[in-house]
Parts: sequence; structure tokens; C-alpha cells
Amino acid sequence: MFYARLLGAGGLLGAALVAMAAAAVPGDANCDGRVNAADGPALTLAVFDGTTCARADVNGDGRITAADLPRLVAILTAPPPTATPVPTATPTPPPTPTR
Ligand SMILES: [Ca+2]
Ligand SMILES: [Ca+2]
Repeated sequence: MFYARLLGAGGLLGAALVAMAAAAVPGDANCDGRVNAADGPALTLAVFDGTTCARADVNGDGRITAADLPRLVAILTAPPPTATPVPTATPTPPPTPTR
């Protein structure tokens, strides 16, 4: 009984694993490790037919519903991250005083 509650789909460990999987790759609705256009149809099917892929819970509310679709669209249409400037090894000379 205890182990069933701990390990079952609604158990503590199950809930923790679902949360960890969802956090790993948000938007990966088909659980292939990538977030791309293939996740849209996979999420749509998951909403109607269900899925074993916990990552289909894109908005992280613990359920797979139509509310996950706009979040997936936002992820798919977000601009790519920009590069972070890296300091150069050459120091910038101080400004020359003017008279
Ligand atoms: Ca995917
Ligand atoms: Ca959700």
C-alpha cells in the first residue's frame, strides 16, 4: 500500500518524476528530446487522446489540456537567445585627457 502510493502514477515519486520530466525540456510534447514543429501535432493529439509523455504539460499545471497549446506556440516562436558578450583579453586604453 505504501509503495503503491509512493510509486504509482498518482504517487509522490510519480508526481516528482512528472515534474522533473516536464522541467527538462518544456514543450517537448512527443518526448523526443527536442522542441520543434513536430511537437504541435503531438500536443494536439495528447490533448484529445492522452499521452504518457509528461513533457506535454507545457505550462506545468499538472494537466495536459488546450491551455498547453498557446504556451507551446510561444516557445516555438520565441526568438533564439542572443550571445552573451565575452570580455576581451586586451584592456581598453584609458581616454587621453584633452587641454
Ligand atoms: Ca519533441
Ligand atoms: Ca498543462
